[in-house]
Amino acid sequence: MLSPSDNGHYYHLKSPSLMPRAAGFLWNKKMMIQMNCRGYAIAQFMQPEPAKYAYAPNLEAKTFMQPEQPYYAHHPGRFFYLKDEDTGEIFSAPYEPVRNQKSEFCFSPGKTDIRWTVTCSNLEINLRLALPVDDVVELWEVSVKNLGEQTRNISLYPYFTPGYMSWMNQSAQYSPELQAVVASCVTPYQKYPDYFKNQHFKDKTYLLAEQQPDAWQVQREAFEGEGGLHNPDALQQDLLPCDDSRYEPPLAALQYRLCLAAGETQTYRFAFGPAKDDAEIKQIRDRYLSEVGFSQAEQDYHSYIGAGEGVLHIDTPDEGLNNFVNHWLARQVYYHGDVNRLTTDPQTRNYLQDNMGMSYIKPEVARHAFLHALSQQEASGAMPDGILLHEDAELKYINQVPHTDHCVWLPVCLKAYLDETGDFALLNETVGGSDGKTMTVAQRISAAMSWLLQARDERGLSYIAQGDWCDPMNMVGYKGKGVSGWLSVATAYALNLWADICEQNAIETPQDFRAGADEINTAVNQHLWDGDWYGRGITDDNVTFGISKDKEGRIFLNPQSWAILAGTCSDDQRTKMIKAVEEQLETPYGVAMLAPAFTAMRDDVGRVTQKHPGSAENGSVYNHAAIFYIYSLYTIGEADRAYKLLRQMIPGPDMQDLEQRGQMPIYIPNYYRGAYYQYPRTAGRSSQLFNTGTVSWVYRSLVEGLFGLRGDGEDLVIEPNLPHDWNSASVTRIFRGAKLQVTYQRSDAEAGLTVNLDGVDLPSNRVNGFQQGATYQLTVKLGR
Ligand code: CEZ
Repeated sequence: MLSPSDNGHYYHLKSPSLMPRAAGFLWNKKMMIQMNCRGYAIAQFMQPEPAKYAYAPNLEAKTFMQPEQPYYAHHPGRFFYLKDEDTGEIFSAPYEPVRNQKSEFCFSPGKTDIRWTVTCSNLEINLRLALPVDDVVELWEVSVKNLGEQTRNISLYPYFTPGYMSWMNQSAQYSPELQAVVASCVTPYQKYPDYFKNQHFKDKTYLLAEQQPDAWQVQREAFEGEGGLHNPDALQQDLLPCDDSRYEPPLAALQYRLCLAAGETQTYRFAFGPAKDDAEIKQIRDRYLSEVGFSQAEQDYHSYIGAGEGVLHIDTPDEGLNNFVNHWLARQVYYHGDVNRLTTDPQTRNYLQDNMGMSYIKPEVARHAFLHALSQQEASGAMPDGILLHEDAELKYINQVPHTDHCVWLPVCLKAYLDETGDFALLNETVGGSDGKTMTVAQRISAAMSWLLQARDERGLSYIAQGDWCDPMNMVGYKGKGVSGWLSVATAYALNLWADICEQNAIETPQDFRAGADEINTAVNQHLWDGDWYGRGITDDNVTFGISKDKEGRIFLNPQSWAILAGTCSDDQRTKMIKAVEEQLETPYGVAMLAPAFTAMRDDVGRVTQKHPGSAENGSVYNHAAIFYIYSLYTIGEADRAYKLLRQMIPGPDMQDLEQRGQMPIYIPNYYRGAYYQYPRTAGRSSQLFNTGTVSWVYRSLVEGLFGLRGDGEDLVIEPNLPHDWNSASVTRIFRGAKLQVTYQRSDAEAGLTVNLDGVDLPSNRVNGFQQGATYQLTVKLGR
């Protein structure tokens, strides 16, 4: 039912109903499409704000990408109806809207395209969706093969949905010159300055056809008639009526009549996307709409994705882990760093963490991003809530709500970059800022650390304002007093990291940051240690929460993970915390971010408590929080526990787990439903949202933690944390331009860790002096 292709390029799903929301995604710098197995799609492009070209059938709110998107009959989709002209039988590929259950089905999302093979009544349909590198357009190739012995008379109807484009003006018609359906609209607005702003908008949606169709239809309601989407009236006629749409819901449907001899195949190509005018549509036609055009686009896209391969290739006893890491993980990390989740104002913490991941994929992009982020630092040293990526960009949605954690991510993410690249020169780069000052990177980060130190109350704990890492924890501190336990320990961690970096690079700091971290750790132990774990915070009204006396939200994961990182806890405290997490937060689908999930609003905590119990930040297995914990476990050598929890992030390997999650193991979603004890029926279900800060940390955890191949100053430090039941593993690790072929061997005879480089035993687990372009053999021997 579910398996990777032999070369790992695709993952196959052989049923449209086993996990109906399963989807793959493709992107380029200008657009993204999430294509589900049954033919529904969510696509957006940048102009420069995210916009659509295939809309829902009713007015859609503009918002960020949502988890657990519901699909419904008229959801925007890409469908191909087929009709046997002799028998009248109809079906559709990939599956919607006809839902013919007799068809054989294979959905194959791949790294560079998405394919389906559907077989129904002796006809085989192959669909392929690809994107080019530089344009906003979907390239569709469809072939129909007659598997039978008889000649078949068929009609093929590509059916694409521009949707409800605009309440001001929408229409559609067929253009014989372009050989395309062109739907047009005016993006609705009311303030006259928007007229001038919107002039460059791509307000047309086209479906271009390589071959001239026999007929077309552009009125959606008429196409459907009384039969409905799954048996539309249009298919009862010999030919579509070649109509037009005048402020009627537009549609792009074409008809091809074909006569296929036994064994014969016919191939068609289409392009679907937005354009400003006919000239742009013509350009797309000229560039792509041919066999040569498609294959050139395919080659270019291969190189584009190939440039994001990352620095790790693994061969371990865990096949599922190998497949995910070798084929899908770097791709998801690359997506984040390449397009910043298709926003023009990424949240500062997301921007920095996504670029932390880019340190392993395209470090020059990460470098530029750190400089760019710092150029928007405020005069106080604070970092803004979002980083503007475009001159017209504005802070939107959640970025209009003040959060206090953004400075923390500077040293945290920079540390990964420096370890990976050894680019210490970055610290002395000068950055002019929107604050009018020119300072070095190091000075700016010190200013950010000083800001964090002063943003604390009389107890020494960090103010939360209207949120920290947890966006919807918006009412703990809105009156100006509430503090965050997580942010306090995260601040201590950031201060320690920054103090280390400064010390190693002989950089003077304006304050003793290490002393600051100690002071915070003392305050946290005094005010937030609850006996077995740390509380999450103290509200405006001085109520400590996330503690044993709370019925809901009794324990939160983040304060524990970051207390480990910050060195807040003693060994004894740490043991207690880990036990408490195991007992109260671990589930078969990963470790939950809080428990028990809130079932009612707590208005001194905020809207996080109003989210459905077990979804998102209200007690799901929120993978971003889970990976912080896993990363912290690796820093203390908790190899088996870390691996177990890490493995739970990837759906599978057994069928029951895959079915429960409802997602293919080709990306890590932002969450799996939690509330395992409250709502076991839904626990484990994937959010299907592939935007998540998780993946950069997964990459980092593999490099530094599991395989223990971390850069440190000039050195490579070898400190693996293989699970104890792995007897061997091997890894290819690209490190600062050199290729390291690393073999791990575990044996009872071994006492500790020994490292052998090209046949010579090393005196310690540190080594340097690798040459760019050279290959090295590292053998790492481990004891039991
Ligand atoms: O957004 C993420 C943020 O992008 O939520 C994380 C946060 O650390 C990330 O920076 C945890 O709160 O506003 C909301 O309620 C949304 O649920 C966002 O919090 C959430 C979205 O699911 C987008 O992924």
